[in-house]
Amino acid sequence: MQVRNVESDVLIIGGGMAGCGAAYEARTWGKDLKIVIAEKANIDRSGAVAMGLSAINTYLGMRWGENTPEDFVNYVKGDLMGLVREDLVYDVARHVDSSVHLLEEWGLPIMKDEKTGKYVREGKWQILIHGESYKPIVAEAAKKAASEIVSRVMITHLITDSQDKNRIAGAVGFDVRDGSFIIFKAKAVVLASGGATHIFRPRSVGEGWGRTWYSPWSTGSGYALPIEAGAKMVQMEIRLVPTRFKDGYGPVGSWFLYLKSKATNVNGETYDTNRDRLRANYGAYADAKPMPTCMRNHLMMEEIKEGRSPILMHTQDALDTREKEEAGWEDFLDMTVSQAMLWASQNTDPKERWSELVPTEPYIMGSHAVNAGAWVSGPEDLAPEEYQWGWNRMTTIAGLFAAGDAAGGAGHKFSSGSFAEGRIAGKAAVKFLHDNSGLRTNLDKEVIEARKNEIFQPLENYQLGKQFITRGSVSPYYLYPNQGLKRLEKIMDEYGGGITSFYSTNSTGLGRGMELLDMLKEDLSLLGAEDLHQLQRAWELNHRVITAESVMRHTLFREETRWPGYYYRTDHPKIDDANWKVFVVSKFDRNSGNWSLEKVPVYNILRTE
Ligand code: SFD
Ligand code: AMP
Repeated sequence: MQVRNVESDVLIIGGGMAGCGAAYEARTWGKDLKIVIAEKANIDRSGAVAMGLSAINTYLGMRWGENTPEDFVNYVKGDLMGLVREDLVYDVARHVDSSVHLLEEWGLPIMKDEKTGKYVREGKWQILIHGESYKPIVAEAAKKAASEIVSRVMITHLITDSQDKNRIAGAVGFDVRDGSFIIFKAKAVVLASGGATHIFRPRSVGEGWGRTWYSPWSTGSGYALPIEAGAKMVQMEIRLVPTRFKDGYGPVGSWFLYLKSKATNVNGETYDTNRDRLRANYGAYADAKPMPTCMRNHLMMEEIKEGRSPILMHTQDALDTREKEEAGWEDFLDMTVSQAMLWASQNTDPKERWSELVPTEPYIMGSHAVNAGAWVSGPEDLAPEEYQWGWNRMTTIAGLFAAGDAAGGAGHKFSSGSFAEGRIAGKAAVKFLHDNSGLRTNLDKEVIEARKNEIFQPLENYQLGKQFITRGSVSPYYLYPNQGLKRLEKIMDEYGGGITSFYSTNSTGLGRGMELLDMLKEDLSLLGAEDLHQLQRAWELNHRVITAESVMRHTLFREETRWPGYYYRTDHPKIDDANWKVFVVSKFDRNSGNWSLEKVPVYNILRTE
């Protein structure tokens, strides 16, 4: 087997929005440093923005006096039912506009009002773009900044220093094209490997299997890598259930906010303004303005449960001009081509008739209207002592930084905020190196050798087990990644609050789900991969399972229903501010296999109201 060694000062894992931002900014501050990006795909079209986007969802418009960072903090806090790290949200807010200006300078077409010269707003925080080529534009800057980009490498494990187990020393993985084992040695690492889909069984099954709203290659590496290395995590219980156009998963933001399209229940009644229905269980949160995303979902779910579905998006009333019709189609053609294809293939003309809306399966993310991820240190001018232990966005492992979906506590970063947070983390990683100029990293040969054996084991399992195939893909000696994935999705769906149980779970269900997860974990050592592609799928499954376990443990720990419409603890159906207006922070110890969970205070540090 070929073994490759790649040394760097700063290693960036994942060349998506946050990773590209990190490379650009690390180069600005570290002119002579060796900056390496390790990317599972090809950064020109990798990550959630691969297909393009039609809006930048976080832009404050400070230069036109449209919003202030305080306004943004207030909004995000309200939307996430009070549980946000204000220091992190503020930090993104004060940097996001200038990041968007950079993207425009690099060629991203942002729609402008001809008279005022201002960006065309989709909503209070969102602006419209012609964004099919969003990702290649961002990638070009990262390519110029990076010393080296190692493409098609699946990072499987982080490696900590042999002399100091709580300091990062690099990562290992394999080339998914030629099968070589790659050892990355680094003095600082920025983790930007995205969110997690296919943790829960998706609504798309049968011929649509694999289709999800968020990218299917967001496989939980943003969470599993730091968890396994012993970093603390936060908000892993929150999951995003976005409202989407049925089956094509077309996003709704442009439709609601820009095109002013209305959704109704099957009887043509508006359902999403009925706050009276929220009061009994959710108290004062029922009057939150704007209504939090999860509560908008909740009202829709109630309609469905009570038999007043399908929920109808009345596109036919919104597309009343040629311009709006074009904007409606472009929205999907820029960002979710499958929705436009579905309309075409099902003879749906959105100008003529409504489309159905559904709440999707849950996703784990740190960048959308949720904020799961690594527990990171905050900016030194804002973060209270408890939120600060060194360099901005550094995890609880020294030298390991996180950004985008991988960094917890903030939320509503979206593409622009993830890019901006990547820049923040990249700059901080360079500062970490400057402040620790004598730093030496030490890799333990035995640890690396053990990882190598573990990584390639599924290939061997297949070679041995294939001789005993009973029929087709069924062997008593191994299971395929695909089979393991379906088992994971079923467990999480039925016990973790997925679509089958209508997003509900409770302590008994979670306990049973965790027992079944344990059995799945036992079987993971028997994964079989017939080629490198499947080996990648095997490691993606491993990462998804670690992520799922963290989700289950956090969900069990939080004894309340903090985000109705995302998930329900039926044994604790109310919001319980007295006991649970806190963060849940977890830590996994890989030596003992134990998880510890604790409550950490949520501080209101800005006078935002
Ligand atoms: O409306 C490894 N997003 C939207 N953001 C917006 O600003 N506007 C929109 O209109 C948005 N919409 C939207 C969005 C996403 C999608 C899929 C759709 C619609 C259909 C959200 C943003 O895209 C999202 O917030 C950011 O992209 C998050 O950035 P980041 O960097 O945290 O994640 P990434 O871009 O997916 O990049 C991750 C990278 O890591 C790689 N990777 N590499 C090596 N080893 C491993 N083990 C790895 N695992 C992953 C990935 O390949 C990738 O390059 S709307 O619907 O909300
Ligand atoms: P989406 O397309 O659903 O991902 O949403 C894009 C942006 O629009 C996000 O910032 C959402 O929070 C926001 N958004 C979507 N629908 C609504 C709505 N009905 N009311 C207010 N904001 C919304």
